[in-house]
Amino acid sequence: MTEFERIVILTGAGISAESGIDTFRSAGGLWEQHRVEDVATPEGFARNPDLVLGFYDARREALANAAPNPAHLALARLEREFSGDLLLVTQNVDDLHERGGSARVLHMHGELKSALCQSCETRSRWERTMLDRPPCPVCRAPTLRPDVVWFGEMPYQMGRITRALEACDLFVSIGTSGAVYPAAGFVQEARANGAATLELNLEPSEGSHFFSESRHGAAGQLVPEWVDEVLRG
Ligand code: BJW
Repeated sequence: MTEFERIVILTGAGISAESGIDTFRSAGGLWEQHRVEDVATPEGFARNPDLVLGFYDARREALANAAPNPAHLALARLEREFSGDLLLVTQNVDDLHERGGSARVLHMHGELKSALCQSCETRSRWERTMLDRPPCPVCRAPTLRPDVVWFGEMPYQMGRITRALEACDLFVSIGTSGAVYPAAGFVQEARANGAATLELNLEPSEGSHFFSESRHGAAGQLVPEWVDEVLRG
C-alpha cells in the first residue's frame, strides 16, 4: 500500500452502522421503514412536507445518541498522518467523520445538521427541528428544507470529486452498496484513469467485480487494519 500518493476514499452508510445509525438497504434498514419516493425525492417533499421534515428531524435527533466508531477514528488518523493527498468523500449525512476527528470531509449528499432555505438558497448550520417551520436565519422565510441530496438532484461538489478521481492512484470504497449513482460509478472512473481500487464492505457490493481487491467484514475492523497497512509503509 505504500506506493500510493493520492488516495480518494468514498464512505457510505455501512461505516456508521456500528455506531447504531440505520443503513438504507439492509434488512430492517430505512427503505424498509419508509418508501424512498415519499422521503427522498423532491416530489415526495412537495406532496407531504410534514412526513419528510419529521423523517429528517428524527434522524437528526438519533445522531445525538451516536458516537464515531473505530472506522471513523482510523480515517481521521489517516488524514493526520498520511503524507500524500487524501480526499474523504462521504455519501453520509451524519457528522461522525467530523466527530471522529476528520477535518476535511466532502458531504456529497449533504448534511443532517444543515438547512437549505428554499427562498434565499442559503445553507445554514442547523441542529434543531424543522417540522415546526422555523424561519430561515438569513431571510426569515419559513421555507427551510433538509440540506440533503434527494433522487433526481445533483450531488454536491461533483467537479472536485471528478478531478480527484482522475488524479488518484488509489480509490477505496467503504460501507456502500454501490446501488446509487453517481457514487456507484466512481470505481470505474478511478479504474479508467489507472488507479488501484479497494472495497471494504460487509459483503460484496453491487459493483464488487469492478474493484481490483475486495475485503469483506465489519468496517470497525477492516478500516483500522487497512489504515495501519498504509501508514506502516
Ligand atoms: C457494512 C456494515 C459494516 C453494513 N461494515 N459495511 C445511472 C444509472 C441509473 C440511475 C442513475 C444513474 N445516474 C443517476 C441515476 C439516478 C439516481 C440513482 O442512482 N438511482 C438508483 C436507484 C439507480 N441518482 C440520483 O438521482 C443522484 N443524482 C444524480 O444522479 O444527479 C444527476 C447527475 C448526473 C451526472 C453526474 C452527476 C449527477 C442523487 C442520488 C441521491 C441519493 N440520496 C440518498 C438520500 C440522501 C439523504 C439521506 O440520507 O436521507 O443518499 S439515497 C441513500 O442512498 C443515501 C445514501 O447516501 C445512498 C447510498 O446508500 P449507501 O450508503 O450505499 O447505503 P446502503 O444501505 O445502500 O448500503 C450500505 C452498505 O454497507 C451495504 O453494502 C452493507 O452490506 C454495508 N454494511 N454494515 C461495513 N458494519
